[in-house]
Amino acid sequence: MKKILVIGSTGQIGTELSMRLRSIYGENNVVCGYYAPPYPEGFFEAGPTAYIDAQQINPIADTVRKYNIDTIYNLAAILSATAEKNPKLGWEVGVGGLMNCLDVAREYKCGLFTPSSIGAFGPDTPKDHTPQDTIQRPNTIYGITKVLGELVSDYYFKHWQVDTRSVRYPGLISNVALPGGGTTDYAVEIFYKAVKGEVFECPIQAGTFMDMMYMPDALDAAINLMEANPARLVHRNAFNITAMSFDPEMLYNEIKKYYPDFQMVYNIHPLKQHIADSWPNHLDDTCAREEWDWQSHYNLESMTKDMIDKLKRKLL
Ligand code: NAD
Ligand code: AKB
Repeated sequence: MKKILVIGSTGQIGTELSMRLRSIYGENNVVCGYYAPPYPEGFFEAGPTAYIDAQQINPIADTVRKYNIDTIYNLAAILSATAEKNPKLGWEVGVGGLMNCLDVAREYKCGLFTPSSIGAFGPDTPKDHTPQDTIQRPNTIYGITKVLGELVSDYYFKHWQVDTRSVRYPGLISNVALPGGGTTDYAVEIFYKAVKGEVFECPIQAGTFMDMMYMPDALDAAINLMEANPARLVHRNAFNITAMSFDPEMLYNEIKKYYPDFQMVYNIHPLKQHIADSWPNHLDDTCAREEWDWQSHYNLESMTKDMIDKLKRKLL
């Protein structure tokens, strides 16, 4: 049975990934690293936990030793829009935290999953059918940390056989924990407003397409990649994956099928728009499909239906 440490386990992905990992590998075999509130309800009772600041190597190494950890999911990061306001912090958590995880993984022979992002691409990248291997010249600190993370993770694999694996996540849509300060957060926030019967102020212009994915598919991607046969992996850090691509109008029109009176007005957030404009419209995820059988299950229609069903139960 695997022994897993999730760093940054209380964020948008970590909250649900930890629950999923515990349901597969057993609650006592997944240690949830926490750093700052809010903590999910029942967090400290659900299984082992450890305070971990990814910027400090000792707590990571101590936890790995204490629990005989063999796999680390490193989710600590400062997301794109927030990192642009505090680039030094974005760098220290994104790069410093990853370097600590890599060194611990090397010493204790752990597998390491650290997500990359569509933010690893930039304005010079081909926007449509963005290839797996292409130009990566991002113009955000977040993107720079992601490109560096991909390269240094491949370096640790090639030089020291550290089993590093990663995906370039699109914007993730979910209904458990709120997103943590990214450019794609609007695609979650719009659902909360629709279900509560409030007007949504959209920070991203009509016509701005970005890749998106529903959380259940994102969890499958992380776990299936970490379970994949290493002999089949030509790439490692990081695989393009996607599930859908839409602009705010497409999402709004889909939600209006359930809430015909729902109103959206545009109040463009210049920073988020600038970042969104630099990201691809739609990735080509052929390599992930070929090398570890990646496939998504939710499209815009099925994701919207499920989001509304779940949020109605949560909010009303
Ligand atoms: P989030 O902001 O919701 O959660 C990040 C977590 O990291 C939080 O629990 C926070 O407390 C923790 N953290 C912050 N500083 C820390 C530190 N110094 N030490 C330890 N923990 C610290 O982010 P998320 O959406 O869950 O993203 C997880 C990973 O996935 C990140 O690498 C992110 O870049 C990547 N990603 C997310 C998305 C998305 O849409 N959510 C898309 C692409 C990539
Ligand atoms: C963000 O918008 O910063 C994240 C991401 C796509 O990496 N959601």
